[in-house]
Amino acid sequence: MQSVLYQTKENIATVTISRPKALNALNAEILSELSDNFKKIQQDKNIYVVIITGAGEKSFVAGADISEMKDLNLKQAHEFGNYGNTVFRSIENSRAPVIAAINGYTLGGGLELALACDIRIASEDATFGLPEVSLGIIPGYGGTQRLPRIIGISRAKKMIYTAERINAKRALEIGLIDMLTQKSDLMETAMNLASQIASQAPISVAYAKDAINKGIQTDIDTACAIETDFFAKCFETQDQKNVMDAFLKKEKFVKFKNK
Ligand code: DAK
Repeated sequence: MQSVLYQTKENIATVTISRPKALNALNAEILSELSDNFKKIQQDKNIYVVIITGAGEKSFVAGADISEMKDLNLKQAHEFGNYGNTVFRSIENSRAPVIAAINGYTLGGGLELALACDIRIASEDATFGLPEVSLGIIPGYGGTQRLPRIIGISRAKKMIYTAERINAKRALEIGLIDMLTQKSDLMETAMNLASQIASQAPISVAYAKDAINKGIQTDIDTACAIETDFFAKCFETQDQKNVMDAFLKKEKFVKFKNK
């Protein structure tokens, strides 16, 4: 039985973490399957957008699997963290933007997974938290690094130091999520957003993602130079020529070719 399900519809892939009995807690098997899926996505030029979600009614992901972590020694904890961080970086660096469609418990490694995605949509029942300090550890899959970059340093410190849980409304207020939906509308909202992104020039979207991700980590002069490089590379694509040509000829533009 696979723990990560993979489906495609047109140019959109949906990756579903499916271990509902343990509230989709991330074990080694799930990390490995996530890694395989994102390798496959990176090689498949027909995938323009990815949605990650959790199976079942109760959770997106209720954290890293505590039973697998409990007896780690220093060396094993290093390996465990390195592997998870490598998998999450492959999600963050995926050419195709990744949307997290979040319901229910989104704790620890589950929130860290959502933070590695480009955009977060949550349903009203979602609960967020990094409870690691209440378990005698700290976030180990990028939580101490991505959360402050997304919601600001002191808000992230408050969430991490207190292990507090926040609801979806509060998550929207502080910019932890980007959209809030009713539970029944979650996947449709995610799919609509994915379709809207998938209808743009795929190479432009991928370059924009890379420019943002690389630029945000550096000083503004280097960042603008990074943007200029990606901007210039757009003029080597057929899609840019075709769509601008169609615009100037007042023709209806049909579809981007991803070339
Ligand atoms: N790990 C393993 N099993 C889990 C789990 C988890 N994180 N969360 C839930 N489960 C399992 C429960 O053990 C239970 O299994 P059975 O007893 O039925 O066999 C089943 O899922 C249903 O859970 P509950 O019976 O507890 O369900 P409730 O509705 O009563 O409560 C809950 C739901 C989400 C409030 C509760 O399950 C809960 O508090 N779960 C733990 C949440 C949590 O603390 N998650 C954060 C884990 S820490 C690192 C790398 C990564 C990380 C850290 C370090 N290194 C580099 C070393 C990441 C750390 C974390 O994510």
